[in-house]
This record gives sequence, C-alpha cells and structure tokens, in this order.
Amino acid sequence: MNTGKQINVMLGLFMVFAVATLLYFLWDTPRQEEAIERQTMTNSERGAELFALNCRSCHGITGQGAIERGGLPGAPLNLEAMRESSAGALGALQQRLNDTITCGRIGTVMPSWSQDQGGPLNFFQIEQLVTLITGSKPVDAFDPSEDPNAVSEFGWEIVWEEANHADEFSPRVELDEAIGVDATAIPLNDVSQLKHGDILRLGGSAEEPVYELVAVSIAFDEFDPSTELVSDISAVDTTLKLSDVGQIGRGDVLLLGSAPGNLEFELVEVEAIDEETGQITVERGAEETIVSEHSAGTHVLGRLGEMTVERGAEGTKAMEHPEGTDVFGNFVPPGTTVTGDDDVFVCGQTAGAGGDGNGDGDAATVVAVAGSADVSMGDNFFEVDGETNPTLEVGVGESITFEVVNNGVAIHNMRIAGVDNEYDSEDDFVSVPDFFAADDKGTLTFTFDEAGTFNYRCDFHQTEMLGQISVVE
Ligand code: HEC
Ligand SMILES: [Cu+2]
Repeated sequence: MNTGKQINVMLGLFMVFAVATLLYFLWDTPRQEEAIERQTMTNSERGAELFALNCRSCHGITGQGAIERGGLPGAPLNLEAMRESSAGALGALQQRLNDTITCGRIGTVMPSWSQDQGGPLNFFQIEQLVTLITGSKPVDAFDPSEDPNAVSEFGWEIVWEEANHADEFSPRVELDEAIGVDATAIPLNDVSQLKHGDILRLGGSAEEPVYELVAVSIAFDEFDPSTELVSDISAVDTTLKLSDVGQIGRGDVLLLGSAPGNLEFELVEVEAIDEETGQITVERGAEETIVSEHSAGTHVLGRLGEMTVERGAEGTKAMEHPEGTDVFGNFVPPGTTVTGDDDVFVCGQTAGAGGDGNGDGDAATVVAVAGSADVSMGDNFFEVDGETNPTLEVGVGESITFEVVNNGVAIHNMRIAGVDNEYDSEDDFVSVPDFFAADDKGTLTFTFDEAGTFNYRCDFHQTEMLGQISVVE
C-alpha cells in the first residue's frame, strides 16, 4: 500500500468514527430522558402500592379525601393543584408533602410514617409517595416531569387496581340483579363469606371511580318451639345442652343471650349435633364475638339467613347499580388517634393554631352579620371583615347568605354544623359548590331558628379553618 492510500483509509475511518459519535449523541439524549421518565413512572407505581395499603383508609381510594366521601379525614391529594410544573413551586410543595408524611401533622389524625419516627416507611418509600402525588421525583424538583399529570394519573389508577385486588372476595361476589336506590335486600351470587356488621363496597374502579358502601345486617330469630340452654355454661365449655336440637344443623351460627343489637350476645358455630342427648358441640365466640358465661334458660336464636343492608353507609350516597357490579369487603375505617395528643411532638412540629388561628389561644373576635357577608378562604383560614376565623354573630330566624370566595391555592369549603352541632349530619349547612378550587366563588345560605353557638369549619382543614356562629335573640 502506498502512503496516499493509507491516508485515504485513515481519513475514511475517521469520518466513520465522527459520524458514529454524532449519531450516538443524538440517539442517547432522548434515551436518557426516556429512562428518567420511566423511572418516575415506576416510582409513581410503587407509591401507589404503598398508598393503597397505608393511606386510603383516610385519604380515600381516589386520594381525594372528603371530596370522595364525607367523613374521610385525609386531605385531598389527587388534585391537579398538587402537580406543579414550575421548579420553584414544585420544590416547596414536595418539601411540605415530604415533611407531612415523615412527621405527620400535629393536632390531626395524620400519623408520622417515617421509620425515624416509629413509622413503617423508609426514605425511598416516602419519595415514591411524593412522586405519586406530584408527578415528579423529589430529587428532580429542579427538573419537573415533562407531564406530571400523566405520571400521577397513572399512579392513581394503580391505587384502584391494588385496592380492588386487596378487597375482592374469593370466590368473587357480584350483584345478581340490578338494584335501585331504595333496595335494602341486595341479591348476591354468594353470601357465604358475609357476616353481620360487615361493610361492603359496591362498585368502584379506575374507569368508574364512584362507589357506595352498605352495612350488612343478618337477621336472627326465635326458633319455634323456642330453644334455650338447659344448663349453665362457662366461657370454655364447647358442649351445650339445649331444650331442642331438632331445628339445628351442622354449620349453623347460633346466637346465645340477649337480642341482637345488644352487644352482649355471643355467636357460636355448630360443629356436631347429638340428637339423642340433645347436645351440640360448638366453636365459641364465632365471628369475633366475645365469649362469656351463660346461664340455664338463656335463649338460643338461629340465623334466618336473611340479609338486609343499610344503603349509603359511611358518608356515601345510595345509587343504582347494574347487574354484575363487583362487591368488595375489607373495609377499613379511618383511624382516630390524634398525632401529638400524647404530648410527643414528633419531628419538632408544633400544634396547629386552632382558636382564632393566630395561635395566642385568645377567644376569636366577634363579627356581627346581618343579611349577607363576604367570606374569604385563604391557606388555611377564613377571613371576614379582616378577622381570621371570627365568631360570626347572626340573629335567630334570619336568613343569612355568605358570599364565599377561595383566595388561596389549596382546596377549601365551608360547613356549618346544624342545630345538632354535629358535622356530617343531615342538618348541616354546606357551601355550594361542595369544594372550591383556587379563585372559585360560591354561597352558603342558612337560617337558625334557635339561639345558641354552632361550629363551622372547612372540611379539608378541620384543625386550622374553624370557628363559631353565635345565634342571638
Ligand atoms: C388516620 C388517617 C390518615 C392516614 C392513614 C393518612 N393520612 Fe395523610 N392526612 C390525614 C389528615 C387528617 C391530614 C391533614 C388534613 C389537615 O391539614 O387538616 C393529612 C394530610 C396529609 C398530607 C398533607 C397534604 C397537604 O396539602 O399539606 C399528605 C401529603 C398526606 N396526608 C399523605 C398521606 C400518606 C402518603 C399517607 C399514607 C402513607 C397518609 N397520608 C395516611 C389523615 C391520614
Ligand atoms: Cu380549607
């Protein structure tokens, strides 16, 4: 080979190398971005699994707290407002969410979750939860996801899948026929897995995120002729002598003692019957009832098997359901332990302000209202006439309208406990709409026909946004 040819070959090789490098660079940058986006999705998915397991009892399966159903104490987390795409705002938001999950929120039932604070979650798991809520990874707070909504929405769908998986019966239970809003007998393909007092969920999925909860009651009735214990039994006896065993079968659940509704009854499950001696062998304290002593003459009631339900239980609304609607069990009520009530203020947090909101513990300022008043909602306080969370004084029998506006960025609403002064009961006065996004306006109209002091609050910030209505003659 002569030198000219060698140079040509070298030049050729060099060109190939240069082009390859350029191509690799062009190809690698989007690939890296894709990898980051994929990782964010994975984190959101992990966060969703944790959420379904630990958080939905208070924040709901949709993650929307009281927007999902009245009585859920958790703040709404599945909101577009939680998916900031500007780096500065995202960093501050993620910090707040991270701190709250780590430490809990003093004065509310939000517990502390981090292992440092005695909770079950590690640092990475808390980041995964923050990714689910904000749609961006906390470490990337200065580089928000391309599409935070897509990341979060993907995660919230997985919460539904995980929740339904955890709550489904095996074998699967579904409605045999469509039911209307008034039906109290609900036709199911299988009732063998249900017991008295269960709370069932009818429907609910990522595609159709509404559901109804119903409370099951299963009737017990006197046998005919009536049956009773012939001799006393202690808490450990498993052989019972009855006045008549003719109406009893193996596997029956019997009720010993007072009438249902009275909590002092015990359920027993029949394992064997001896017709000759009139004795039955039972499993004591069936269905988690409390085992106790019973004396001769105690009535024995048999289960009729007829199942009725209370519709629209636990803050849900009764609605129509088509045939084939999935029925789920495993209802977990929200916890009630208030963080910081044991005077252990985790992570150095201090209690929410309460009272008039300025934390000095003084009584709230009184603002007299006749006819109507402008009520401003901020993050997180009410303001009327420049006063924070004031006591609003109104006249007996007077119709009052609050013109309510959300001047904050968080979601708010206003609810007045009615004459019974209990929240989430029929006589509450609630703002229209039920919840206000930033800048939303609405009204709350009410009349009290008797004098007294009644509480008001925001359902989403129950410990910070609260005050009283003083009704005077
Ligand atoms: C026992 C009920 C309960 C459970 C369980 C619970 N929370 Fe909460 N959570 C609350 C309450 C109550 C608040 C505070 C509402 C308020 O500020 O008034 C709250 C607030 C929050 C906030 C703050 C929202 C904001 O805008 O500042 C986040 C984030 C949060 N919870 C995440 C979680 C996560 C994640 C889990 C599961 C690991 C969880 N919570 C489990 C009750 C609960
Ligand atoms: Cu609020």
